[in-house]
Amino acid sequence: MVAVALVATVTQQAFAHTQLYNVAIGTTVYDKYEYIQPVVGPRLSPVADFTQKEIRCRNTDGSSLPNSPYLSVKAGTTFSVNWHHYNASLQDNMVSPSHRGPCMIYLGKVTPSPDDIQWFKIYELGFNKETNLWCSDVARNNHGKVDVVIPKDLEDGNYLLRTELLALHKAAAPMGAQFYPNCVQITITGSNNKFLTPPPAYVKFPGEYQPNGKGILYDIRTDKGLTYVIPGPVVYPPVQNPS
Ligand SMILES: [Cu+2]
Repeated sequence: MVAVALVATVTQQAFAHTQLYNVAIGTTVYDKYEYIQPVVGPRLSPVADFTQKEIRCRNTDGSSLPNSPYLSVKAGTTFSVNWHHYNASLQDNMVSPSHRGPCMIYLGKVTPSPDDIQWFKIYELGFNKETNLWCSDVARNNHGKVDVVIPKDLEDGNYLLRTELLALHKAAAPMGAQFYPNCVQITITGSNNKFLTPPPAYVKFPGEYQPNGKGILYDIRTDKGLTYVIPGPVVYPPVQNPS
């Protein structure tokens, strides 16, 4: 009994935390960390203080690195992000099942100082009452892969595509929410070069996430997802009604 319990614990710890491992456009899968900004400190660990600059890209400030390339992406295409642990094998688990919560993807046009980046959200998935699954469950069941459509209605240019997993298992205590952001450097081409009305709801990082914020200070054990509200602004573009 003791041996079995020990093995189970070790396995869980091995897959605690997560990172963005690579990205893909259609069948083109890029190398591990290619176009993804480096992380300061332990690569898999959550952001230590989500009210500080580390919340941007899990590094010091989200500055583009000298000589660090941008991946060209056509507006309107489907962009895939892959969360893994150590490798992309089927045995590798994206994140421990104990780490449940929403996923979010943001875009921010690159500015000379990353402090000035205006971020807007292009994807979110929280809790589904019918399936009883969080985004972390859905993504893990999909081997860590989440797809997002790069909007047609924006401006061409260099962007940071900010992926984020939020694990809520300790979020009932202030500053207990575990954010796992990563930034991909992309150049968007072929857009309509104008935003829809209403335009994106821009936010700043740090700033948007507060210790007592909605969906951040949250007791997942008692609420079980039922009244959960995903943090951050509304998604752009707004979901189109089927015609
Ligand atoms: Cu963790």
